[in-house]
Amino acid sequence: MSAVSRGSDPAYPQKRARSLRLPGDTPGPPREGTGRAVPELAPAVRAALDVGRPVVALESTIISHGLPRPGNLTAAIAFETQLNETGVTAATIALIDGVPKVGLTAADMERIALDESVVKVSSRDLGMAMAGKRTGGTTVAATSVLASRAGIRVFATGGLGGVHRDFAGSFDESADLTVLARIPITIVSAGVKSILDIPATLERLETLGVAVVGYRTSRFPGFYLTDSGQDLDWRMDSAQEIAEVMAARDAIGETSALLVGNPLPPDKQLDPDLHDRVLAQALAAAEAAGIRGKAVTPFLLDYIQRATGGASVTVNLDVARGNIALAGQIATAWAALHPA
Ligand code: PSU
Ligand code: MN
Repeated sequence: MSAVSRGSDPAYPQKRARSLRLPGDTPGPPREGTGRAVPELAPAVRAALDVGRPVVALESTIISHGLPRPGNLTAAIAFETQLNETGVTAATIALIDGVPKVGLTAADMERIALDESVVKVSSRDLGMAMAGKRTGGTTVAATSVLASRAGIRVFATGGLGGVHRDFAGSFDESADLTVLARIPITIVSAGVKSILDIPATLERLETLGVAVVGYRTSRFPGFYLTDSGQDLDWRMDSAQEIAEVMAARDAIGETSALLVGNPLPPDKQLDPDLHDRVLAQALAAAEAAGIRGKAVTPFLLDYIQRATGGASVTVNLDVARGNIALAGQIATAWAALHPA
């Protein structure tokens, strides 16, 4: 039997019905981002998506588990303000009492930033965290799933997860990579953090079919450092060019993500000698403490923050700000290509 005839085969009725309506859909005309009950969209986000104005998704694990309290709250608010001031609607994404929210209230934001019981939610955790009514910061993986389902096309983060350095012994590879293989979102990141195996991460991105371009560079950025030393095949010099790449990928039905590597200016990077020294100590400390699984990334970030006397936090904030600015420009260029 050919695949084509399956649609009318009574043995496959469920498959057919499922492609017509997804769980959580509400009846009515299918309008991107507005027709679904889950995730819950903040009014400003819904309004912007409805008329095709630019929207940028922001993750919340960087708030809950990446930056130290209480400065993380100030930073989270500043990230949103930075976008809103340029006419782009910010949509910080998180789980609040089990409800996946795209766009948070001030009270939600406070909980994510300050409540110590907030969990780290990756894509695979979403179902359990929702059913269990948990409050959680969403990783790049979980944020991408929710943003895309809401109809948001552009997402800014600090650094993406990736392949960990001891991969051969631990099999520790972030779900960020496999999720980006199946979610068509444009994500702006300063590469991946140097705590990872960067060449291996780039190989995996290639295997997984995730497109990678450098913004005004042909080198993959190194998060705390401007340059990871790894070459990229593609360089883009404007937000407009990136929006055109998104349109081209849509035209061929591409369903994977586009990763835009946006480096820090060299004068803002962490001192490379300090970086190398502290990183070696952090990796050794994680090993000695037997840190495993989802605790690895927060442990290393926290160690580096303390060992650099906060310098890594300043750099992390600069990274996030730069990525948010570029994501705002891309979302604006994208909206201009798609007038409502
Ligand atoms: N970038 C930061 N701080 C962070 C993270 C990224 O500057 O805390 C988070 C992101 O949410 C990313 C996650 O998705 O770390 C990766 O965690 P893991 O390696 O456990 O998948
Ligand atoms: Mn991991």
